[in-house]
Amino acid sequence: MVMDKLTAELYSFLNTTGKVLAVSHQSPDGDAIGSLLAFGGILEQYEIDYVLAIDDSCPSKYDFIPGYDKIRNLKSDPLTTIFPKLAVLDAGSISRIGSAQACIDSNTRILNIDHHFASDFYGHINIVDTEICATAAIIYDLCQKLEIDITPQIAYGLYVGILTDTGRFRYSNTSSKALNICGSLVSKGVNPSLVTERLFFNTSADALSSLSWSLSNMLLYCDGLVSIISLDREHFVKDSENFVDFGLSIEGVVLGAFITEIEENHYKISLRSRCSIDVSDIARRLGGGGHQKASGCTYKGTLEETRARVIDEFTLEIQKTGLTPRELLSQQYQKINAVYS
Ligand SMILES: [Mn+2]
Repeated sequence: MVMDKLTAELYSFLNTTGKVLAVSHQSPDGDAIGSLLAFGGILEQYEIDYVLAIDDSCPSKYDFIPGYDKIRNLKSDPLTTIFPKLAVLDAGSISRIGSAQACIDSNTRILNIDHHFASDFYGHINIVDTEICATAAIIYDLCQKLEIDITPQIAYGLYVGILTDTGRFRYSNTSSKALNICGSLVSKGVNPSLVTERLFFNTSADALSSLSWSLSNMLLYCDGLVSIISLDREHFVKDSENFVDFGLSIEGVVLGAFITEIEENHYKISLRSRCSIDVSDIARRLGGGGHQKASGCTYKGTLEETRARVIDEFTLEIQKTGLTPRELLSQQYQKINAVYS
């Protein structure tokens, strides 16, 4: 086995004695869950004693991934013991692992495998690649270097991580490498049709009626460049985070907002861009934050006031670009960038 320095460090991490706690970030997405399960598959082949945990519940739509039941939810089943080794997958900062931080002390050796742009290198070993589409893709490379047998748990974990972090092969991080890895995972037995069905075409009836209610309240502004949808408390469902994408997917729309009622006269605003406009500037002005293409904040006022404020902010940003609607529109398909959460 020929190994580069980082892989050699990982190899020694795997070969030294001591139980491993492997974790990923709170509010876990497909890459967090998939990478964790794939890493668990590696630990199994090294016959290491380990625990897989997340300080949160894992959405049940991922329950088809082999090994899903092995992930311990620290919210309902906390851990208080100190582990000699901690592996953190897909978390740009250690604070994102939540209560799992209680399981480390100054003697714990920390391994950090991640791809977040703002990764802060908190590990003793940091296998961080900010250019790569998903943490799962880093783990795939490590499996190759360590000559790991790609079991169904590893294959499905990695495939789910890459599929979800590329927005179903939609974002600009959808590289030939991402597709090649997924191709090889399919040849190892992953059923791509099953994965897509389970993750994206298995919505609850409640979520779909909630979506339908919010879309029926959709309004278009700024010559059709802006769409705003909203949801009140009565029609709220937990899986509504992706509703904003439906407003943004309309032909000609480059900026989208999704306004959700938290309590009376208090709203959560999700902002999305598929042009050069940086919506994190708007979110920050309103006391929130986020990324260039996806950000969020809250606002106190009536729905009408909240909506008016969003329209004002969008209008201002459109004017600041000095571009015509046609010019903004031409950016639409070049700017669908990945957002790592
Ligand atoms: Mn990720």
